[in-house]
Amino acid sequence: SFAGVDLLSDNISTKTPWFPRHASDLDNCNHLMTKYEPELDMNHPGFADKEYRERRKQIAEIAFGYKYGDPIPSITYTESENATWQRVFNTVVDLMPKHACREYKAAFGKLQAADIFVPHRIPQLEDVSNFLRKHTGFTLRPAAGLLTARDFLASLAFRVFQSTQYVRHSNSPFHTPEPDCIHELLGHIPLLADPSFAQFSQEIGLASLGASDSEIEKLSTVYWFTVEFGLCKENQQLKAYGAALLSSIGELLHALSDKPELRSFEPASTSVQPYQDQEYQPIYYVAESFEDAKEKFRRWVSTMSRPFEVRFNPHTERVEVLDSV
Ligand code: TIH
Ligand code: FE2
Repeated sequence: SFAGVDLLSDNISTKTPWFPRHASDLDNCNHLMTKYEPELDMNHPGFADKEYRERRKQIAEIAFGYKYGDPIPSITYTESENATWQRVFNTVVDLMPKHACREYKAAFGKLQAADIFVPHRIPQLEDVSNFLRKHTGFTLRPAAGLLTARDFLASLAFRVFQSTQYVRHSNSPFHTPEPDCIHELLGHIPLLADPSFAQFSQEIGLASLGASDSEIEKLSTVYWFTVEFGLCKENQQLKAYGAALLSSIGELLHALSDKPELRSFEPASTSVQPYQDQEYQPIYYVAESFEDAKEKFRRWVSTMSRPFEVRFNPHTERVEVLDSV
């Protein structure tokens, strides 16, 4: 019964880590990793650039002040930031016809038709969020930087994508080791507008709620090798669907060259493959299709240890917890 479900949800074993139950709880899911901060990382292209660091701080304030339900404040991007966007945008437009999967190309076209993707200016997250809402129900929240895997994955359960709003340093337009809004926009946004892919993303998020630390590690590794760096097949040809490939021309060309090792996507083995996040990947995983990746993912998730199931209720934006025994 419903009462029974509620009772269970209040009494989940104290060993279960806290997790958000309502989209507004994501106000508490904004813990940052300290990796790659231009303030702290000497190798960051912005480390020696005081003006860049100031700009990053200014934009981070928006994310720190953001609360559920707020419109996402717009940013007046500088000429130089828009120029960096334009350089990356133009190369994506050139390479996409040959190398991107068809779902990406279709959604990219819709973003252009809606005048959101244009060469000369960086799209505003609020406009992008409204676009996604109409296509798949995904929305965006501003994030100050790289979040912990637990917080980031939890938001996906609510069809919320936490997006950075700052721009990569102008010295490194074609590859950066940290997410920035060019990566979010050109990498992630088109596929979040695709229904099948949006569902896959949400399922990774749902599987993460209340998971143990080691399961979070596995889920974020699956996320890494699919949503970020995934390749798929299309009429016997290899195409990119991973966001970090589609936003980084450098890595896209590397992934499709004969240098890296390619393996079939199998969640059980993919989820324990160590990866590094400073340089191009030495290994990529190839999915037969989004549907196939989802099928395999579901089968694998059902072997995880969590003693309850969750489902998202889109009417209330609430996650309901169900006893699975
Ligand atoms: N390497 C990506 C880029 O240059 O666009 C950014 C990253 C996203 C996730 C990991 S690295
Ligand atoms: Fe990303």
